[in-house]
Amino acid sequence: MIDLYYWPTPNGWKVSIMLEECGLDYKVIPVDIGGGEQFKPDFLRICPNNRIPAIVDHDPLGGGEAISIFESGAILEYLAEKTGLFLPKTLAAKYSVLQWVHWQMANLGPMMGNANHFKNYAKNIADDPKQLEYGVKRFVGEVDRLAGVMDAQLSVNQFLGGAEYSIADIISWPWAFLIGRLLGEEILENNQHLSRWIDEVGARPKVQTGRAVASEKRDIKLTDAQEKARRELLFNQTNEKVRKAREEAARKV
Ligand SMILES: N[C@@H](CCC(=O)N[C@@H](CS)C(=O)NCC(=O)O)C(=O)O
Repeated sequence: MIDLYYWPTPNGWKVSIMLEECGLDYKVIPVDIGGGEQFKPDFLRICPNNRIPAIVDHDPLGGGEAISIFESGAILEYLAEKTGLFLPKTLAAKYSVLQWVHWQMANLGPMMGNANHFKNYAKNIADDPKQLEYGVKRFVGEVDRLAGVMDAQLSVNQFLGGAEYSIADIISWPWAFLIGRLLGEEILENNQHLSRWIDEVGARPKVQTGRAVASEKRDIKLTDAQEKARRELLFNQTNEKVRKAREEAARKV
């Protein structure tokens, strides 16, 4: 059995979709990141970076003690290795997939996260909207460029890693399908191959079940005070603020 430390966000969906696609048994352990549960010592011992997703596999590949993994890219590589699914075995095909997995982790995810932050969240935080202009320009520009990178790849390949559906698609889709919402629908009109792939991957039944895991938690309406506390927790993290929880986690080892 695999414990999935999870909240219904793009990075969480990568792993719930992979677990569904692989047909693995898993138990969802919700980590309410707006409520600060990512700072609990028990969770920090699994993920010292206080971010979901993370997994604990009680029946790991090769037997032995339970293994815990954080960072969605490492989790998807592990699950692909465990099941022999969605990562080709031959050298060239394997690295054709892995280069896109690492591309997603270093590019699409962080740039879309920052674009969303400056465009949508930060306006409730910044004293002066002018402070946000450069951030919006920089990160929206990057997401636009990255859409073009995917579009070019998908103009000659059915999937991101090549001819086969793989962890490159599973890791990229949960961010990519939100591009239209973030930048406006014309981005998809201008990148038809990307648009085709978003629809094709999104139509897979297991992608839909994976994305629906604990989706009811997204519908919870917060009061203004709760929303303010959530912003403070998520967007005002410093070494000093997290230090106490980290030290407590280390003491319990
Ligand atoms: N690179 C990490 C990113 C994980 C991440 O940013 N998770 C967000 C939710 S989508 C989170 O847990 N945020 C909690 C926080 O900022 O304290 C991964 O891909 O696993």
